[in-house]
Amino acid sequence: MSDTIAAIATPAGEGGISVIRLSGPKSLAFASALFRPSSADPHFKEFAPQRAYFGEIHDPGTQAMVDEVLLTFFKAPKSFTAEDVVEISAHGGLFVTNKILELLLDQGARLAEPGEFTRRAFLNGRIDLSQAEAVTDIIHAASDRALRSAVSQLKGSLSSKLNEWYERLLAVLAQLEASIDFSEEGLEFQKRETTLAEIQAIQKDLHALIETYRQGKIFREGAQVALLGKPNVGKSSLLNGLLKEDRAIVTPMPGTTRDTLEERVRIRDIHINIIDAAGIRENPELIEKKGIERAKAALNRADLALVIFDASEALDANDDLLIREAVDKPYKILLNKCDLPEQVDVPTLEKKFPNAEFIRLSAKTGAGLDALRESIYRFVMGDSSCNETLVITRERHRQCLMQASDALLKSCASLEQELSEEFVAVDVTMAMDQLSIILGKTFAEDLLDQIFGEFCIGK
Ligand SMILES: Nc1nc2c(ncn2[C@@H]2O[C@H](COP(=O)(O)OP(=O)(O)OP(=O)(O)O)[C@@H](O)[C@H]2O)c(=O)[nH]1
Ligand SMILES: [Mg+2]
Repeated sequence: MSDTIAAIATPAGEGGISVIRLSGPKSLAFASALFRPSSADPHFKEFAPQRAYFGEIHDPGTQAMVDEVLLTFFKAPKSFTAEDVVEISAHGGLFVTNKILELLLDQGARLAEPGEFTRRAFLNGRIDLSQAEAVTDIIHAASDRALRSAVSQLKGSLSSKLNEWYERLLAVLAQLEASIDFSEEGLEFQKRETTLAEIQAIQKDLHALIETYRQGKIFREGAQVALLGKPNVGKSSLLNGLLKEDRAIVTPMPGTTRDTLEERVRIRDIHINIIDAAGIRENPELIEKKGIERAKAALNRADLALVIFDASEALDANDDLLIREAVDKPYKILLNKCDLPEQVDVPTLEKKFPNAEFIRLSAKTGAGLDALRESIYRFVMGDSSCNETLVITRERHRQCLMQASDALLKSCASLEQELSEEFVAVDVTMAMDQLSIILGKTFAEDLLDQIFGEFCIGK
C-alpha cells in the first residue's frame, strides 16, 4: 500500500469540530507541510508518535493562516489502519474543512474511497472481515441492542467462535489425512465414531448460530412492523400515538393515507420501523389503488403485521376482505377505538384468527399503547435465551454458515456410510472454506467493494 489517502472523517455540515484524516507512509510529511506548531510550544522539534499537537494550518502557497487545529500522529503499526495516520481536528465548518483537505490533496494525498481506511485496516491484518463489518454496524446502530451486538462483534466475539470451529475442523482434517496416508497399513488414527461426534458437535453449534439470524437481523436493522386495516380504523392515528407526534395526516375521511410512511420507534433497547399505508378496501379509485399495492408490498417485507379493526363498528365487507387477505406472517389483532362502545363481533374475529393475540386500545386516548409496545417488544426479542449471546446479523454470514453446515452434514453422512476418508475430508475442507470467507481469510475483491462500499468516506 504505497499511496497516502485523505478524507474528511466527520459528517458534511457545520459542527463543533471536523476531523480530516490521512493514512499512508506520507501522512506526516503532507500534514507537517501545512502545520505550524503553536508558539506556546517553543520546545517543539519533531512529531512524536501517539501524541497530539496544537498549532495552525497555513496555506503554503499564500502563507495565509487557514485554521487553528489539533494534530494527532499515530505511528504505524499502532493506528486504526496499521499505517502512519494523522488526524487534524479543525473548527467544524464546511468551507474550512474542505480547504484543509484540498491543501493535503495538493501535497499529493489521494482522496480516499468510501470505507478505504477500514479496508486498509482489514488488508493490513488489524481486523478481520467480520470485525470490519461491525464497524459499519456500530455507525448505523440505532438502539442499545444493535450497538451491543455490533461492539461485541468488533471485539471479536464472532471471529473467535468461527476461529475455534476452524481449528477444531483442522484437527479433524489432520486425523482424516493421516488415516488416508496410512490406510494401506490398515491403521486407523482416530475412531470414526470420535470424528463423527466431533463434526456433529460443531455442526450443532453452527446450526444454533444460524438460527440467531432472524433476531440478529432485527437487532441490526430494526423490525419492520406493518399497520394493516381497512380505511379509517385508525392506522395513522396509531402511528402518531406510538411516535408521540403528529407525523401522519389523520382525518375522519376513509382513504386519507395514500402513500406508505415509515417511521422509526424505539421500544426500550430496540428500535422498530412502523409502516403506515393506505387502508385496504374493495373498489378503490386509481390513486388509492396504487396506495393499496404499496400497502401490500410493505406487508410483504414486514416481520410483523398489526391487523387493525375498528372496535366501535360492526365488521363489514372490507374487514372480510382483510380477513381473507390475511396474513402469511406473524401478526397481532388490534381492536382500536376502545374508548367508544364496543360494536365489533369479537367471537367472529377470534374464530377467524385462532391463537392470535388480541389487544384492545385507543389511539385517541393512548389506552393500551403500553401493552402494545410490550407485545411488540416480546415478539422482537423472541426466545429470551438469545438476548445476550452471540447473534449473526448479516445475510452474508448466514449464507456461508448454511453452506458450512450442509457440508458438515454431508461429511457425517459419509462417515456413517463408511465411505472413504477422502470423501469426508472434501466436505470438512468445504466447511472450513466457508468459515474463512466470513473471516476474510480468503476473499474476492468484489466482495470487499461491496462491503466497504456501504461505508462513508473517511471511515
Ligand atoms: N374515538 C376514536 N377515534 C379514533 C381513534 N383512532 C382514530 N380515530 C379517528 O378515526 C378517524 C380515522 O383515523 P386515521 O388514523 O386517519 O385512520 P386510518 O386507518 O389511517 O385511515 P386511512 O388513512 O383512511 O386508511 C379519525 O377521525 C381519527 O380521529 C380512537 O382510538 N378512538
Ligand atoms: Mg391513514
